[in-house]
Parts: sequence; structure tokens; C-alpha cells
Amino acid sequence: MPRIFSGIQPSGSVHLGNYLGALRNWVSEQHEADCYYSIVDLHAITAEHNPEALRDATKELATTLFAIGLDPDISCLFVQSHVPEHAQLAWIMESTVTFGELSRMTQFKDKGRGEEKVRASLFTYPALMAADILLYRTDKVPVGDDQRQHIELARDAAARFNNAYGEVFTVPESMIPKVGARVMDLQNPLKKMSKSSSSDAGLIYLNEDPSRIAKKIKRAVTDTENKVAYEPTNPAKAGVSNLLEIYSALTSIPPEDAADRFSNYGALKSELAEIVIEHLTVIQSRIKDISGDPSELLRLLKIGAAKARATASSTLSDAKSAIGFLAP
Ligand code: AQP
Repeated sequence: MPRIFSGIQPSGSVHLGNYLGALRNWVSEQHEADCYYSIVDLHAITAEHNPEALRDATKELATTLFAIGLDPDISCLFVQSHVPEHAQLAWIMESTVTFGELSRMTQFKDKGRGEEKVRASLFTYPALMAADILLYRTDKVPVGDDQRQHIELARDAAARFNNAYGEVFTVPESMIPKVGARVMDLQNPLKKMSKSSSSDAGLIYLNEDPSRIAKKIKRAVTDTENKVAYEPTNPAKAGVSNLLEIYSALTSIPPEDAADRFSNYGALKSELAEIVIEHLTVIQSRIKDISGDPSELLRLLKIGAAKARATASSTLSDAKSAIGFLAP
């Protein structure tokens, strides 16, 4: 069975972009592969954060991940800080990738832009992400399109390390969906939907009230042409193309065909709202059920961490030996 690893930051509530770009694949892959999924809290402290909110977001995220269908009997879900091997291999990865490579990461440029105090970890986190992936000798990494560059870096790091010190790591491949790989903000369709967005008007959360979802979709920015067309490379049609892409991701109807079904934006928006709400209502009811038993949630995360550590510690030990560290 191929090995899969992916992670998500507990930096806010899960939105439709996270779900369509990555999390849906996490669930569908569980029957096809040996899956390790992580709530990457080490990544969540690369930007200003509130400790209590981080703890709450970690539990909320675990709840959501089980609610969308992760099965603890077949997938390993764990909190990254419960597996100290991640931070240890990250140092080795920082000593494998270069300053130039990290400087070219567009996410660092985007997230650091305009910030007065940028944490050093925001610059080095792609090295931590490489460690996250390589620790599990991962074959495939299901992610959204925004993570493409980071996976490339992880691939380069694995190959470089193996060349220099011997075959320790598997060179991973990204797994990016054909539709829904980059869901855009409903208010600014030139920007990706993001948890850390300054306003939540352009985001749809998985646990959002149906009436708010309908309102947000109704108010989604489009253009004045009122011609439903899928033109993803045309900035003027970015809003309507984004709505069609969400529609397509949830119905499996290609976005070009979906466009032919609607004569105006109002009709597209009201049907899309219905589809999104129908889909999320099922998840929301599972979130309610799981929230009723917080001790069970912690128990499952503990089991996940123990399983993850067993795999991670073996890879770390091979990497330490290959790089020349004296065994204790
Ligand atoms: N807009 C998006 N469309 C498709 N996929 C997306 N992902 C994120 N945004 C979109 C994918 O979701 C997974 C988890 O992402 P993350 O939380 O670890 O980090 P991120 O990519 O930085 O996501 P956000 O929502 O933008 O969070 P913040 O604001 O905290 O940085 C990843 O696979 C990602 O590709």
C-alpha cells in the first residue's frame, strides 16, 4: 500500500477551500493507502497566536476531521507537537535546504508582506514541512495547489539528503485535485480563501450556519456582465469561475458544463447555496455528535500519536545515523 501524509494548521476554523482542496482527498484515500494525517500545531505558531485559542482550535479541528469521515480504525490522526520527532528532523532539514530556496517560497513572501515582526519560523517552516512529510517515508501528499512549491522543496531535500548520506527518505509526490485545488475568496476572487483572511465575508466555514452560507454566496463578488461562463484565466470572470468550480467540485459536473445550466448569476448562486448547505449539513450533524464526547477525542489522538511516533522515530534514527550523529 502506498503511504500518504498530509497536515492542516489549527489556525482557525476549516473552510470550504481546505475541504475541497485537500481534506476530501484525505478521506477518499484512507481505503487506498496507509494514511498519516496531522494537525500541525507547530506551524500554527509561525504567526502571532493566542495560546488558549490554539488549544481550542486543535480540538475543534480534530472534531471536524473525524466528522468529515476520517476513520480512526484505518487512518492515523495525530497532533504534531505530540510527536517530537517532527521538530528534530526539522533541524536536519534546515541543514539540508538552503537560505536561497527558503527565500523563494511565495507563501513566506505573501504571509510576511506588510508585517512588522515576522517570526523566524515563518521563514523556515517549509523545512519543518519537509520533515513532516519525509518522517513517514511518504509516497503521496494530498494538498491544495498553494502547497505545490513546498512539496517540490521536500522532494529536493529528500533527493539531496539521499545523495549525500545514503537512501533514507522516499521522494514524495503531491496529489492535487483537478477541481477545487484553489478555492478563491468570495469577496476577493483574485485571492485564495484563507483562514487568516482579515475578513470572513469571503469564507465559508464547514461549521457555518446555513442562512449565513446562503447570504455569503448570494453576496459573492462576480462582474456586471451577468454571463455565466467558466474562464479561470480571465481575471474579469474570476468570481463566477470560482463559483462554478465549487459547484463542479461538489457535483462532479465539469465547470464548463455547469456554466451552460444557468442563464444568470442569481440562478447559479441559489442552486450552489443549496448544494453547499446540503453537503455541509451532514458534516455539521456529525460535528455535534463527536463534540459530545471530548474524552474520546483525546483518547483517539493519543492512539494516533503513539502510532505516528513508532514510524517517525525509526526514520529519524536512520537519518541521524546517516548524517553522522553518534548513537547515544
Ligand atoms: N483556498 C484553498 N483552496 C484549496 N485548498 C486550500 N488549502 C488551503 N486553502 C485552500 C489546502 O488546505 C490544506 C490545509 O491548509 P493549512 O491550513 O495547513 O494551510 P494553508 O494552506 O495556509 O491554509 P489557509 O486556510 O490559508 O490557512 P492560513 O490562513 O492559516 O495560512 C492544505 O493542503 C492547503 O493546500
